[in-house]
Amino acid sequence: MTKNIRFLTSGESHGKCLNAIIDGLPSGLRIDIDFINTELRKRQSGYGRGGRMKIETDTVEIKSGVRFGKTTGAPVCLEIKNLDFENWRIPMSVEELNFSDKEILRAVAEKSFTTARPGHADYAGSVKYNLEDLRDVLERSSARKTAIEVAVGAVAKLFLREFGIVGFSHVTQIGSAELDVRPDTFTLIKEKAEKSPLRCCDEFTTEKMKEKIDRAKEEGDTLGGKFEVIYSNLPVGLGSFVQWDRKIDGILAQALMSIPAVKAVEVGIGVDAAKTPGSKVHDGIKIKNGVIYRDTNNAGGVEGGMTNGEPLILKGTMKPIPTLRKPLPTVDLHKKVQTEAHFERSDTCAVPACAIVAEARTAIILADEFLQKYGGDSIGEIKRHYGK
Ligand code: EPS
Repeated sequence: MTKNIRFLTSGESHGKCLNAIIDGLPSGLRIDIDFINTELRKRQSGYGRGGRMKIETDTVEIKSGVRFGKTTGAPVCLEIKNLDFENWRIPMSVEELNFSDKEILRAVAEKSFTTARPGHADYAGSVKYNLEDLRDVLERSSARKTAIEVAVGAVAKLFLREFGIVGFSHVTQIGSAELDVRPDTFTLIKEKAEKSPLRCCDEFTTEKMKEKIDRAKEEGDTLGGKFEVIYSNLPVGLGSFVQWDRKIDGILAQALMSIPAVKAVEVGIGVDAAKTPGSKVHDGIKIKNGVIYRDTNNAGGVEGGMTNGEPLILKGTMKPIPTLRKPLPTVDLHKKVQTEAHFERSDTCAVPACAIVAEARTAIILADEFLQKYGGDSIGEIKRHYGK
């Protein structure tokens, strides 16, 4: 399927920087850099993050495609510098190095490893790309690259905001600590979640989640969890039922499933639909003063692969980060002997960050689908098409 808004990213976890080129943005979109940087800060924060987040202060630099604060219609290039690169100049050198220099050899060897970490891309990546030093796999497979994706998502959010479409995310589970009571309105859920170090809208559950993370950290373990992404004010009819690859739930599921460590994606009632009778799953359609509405939204705003005007509700499940201080058994792929997995500084829990990444990915898909439906090369033209 041709995309209206396309983007590619590049960059390694400890390389110089992360980049993205976004193609297909209309002209006249106001780019609020502070907004992008606020989104980046949200991705960096969250209880349970590791040492790296203390080193970085992710901020975006716009390299092209924007003039006097607005897009021109040209591709937009974004960059986030990796401040940690200063500590990795030798092991992450782009230039060839003189390995007969003992200092250089030692600096590179210190960061090389051949003991594949179970659950990471290490083993399959080394076989696929014929890479002996697993550093070459780790660097690009690291979730570090989600920083630049959040910047791209923030641009997509700015586009959606022009049409009144807004979204947020919140965390509903960390390990066995689950949210069971939540405020009635999205506004309250958002407000409370934004104040919680775990993006959880209930203070008591936040505390339980913190305890679980502290325990896991003490034990050299990690924790996963669940989150929700909610977007409101969407028009009816983004996506389509006419072809399998145009169904918006399928497209969104792919976008969320491909976030590092995400193992399941649900739409609306999700997996609970299996145990609930049809009469209780489907949302009756009602009308008042000519306005169509629903009392329930089990469909999560999607019917027949299209948005139906109700809020879009997506749920994601993140597995625990596989880098463990108490390492799992593995094989040294060079020596071909049984051993223990390499340990590298990491997070105990990154579910709140994952929720922000999911929010960003959702925004990118929604912006693309919105442009597909309403079309136009400038914000003014799209607004005319949308009837605003
Ligand atoms: C991350 C940066 C990484 C990790 C983490 C996410 O930095 P470093 O490896 O230098 O500590 O903290 O990546 C993973 C846990 C992973 O599995 O990829 C970031 O910016 O989000």
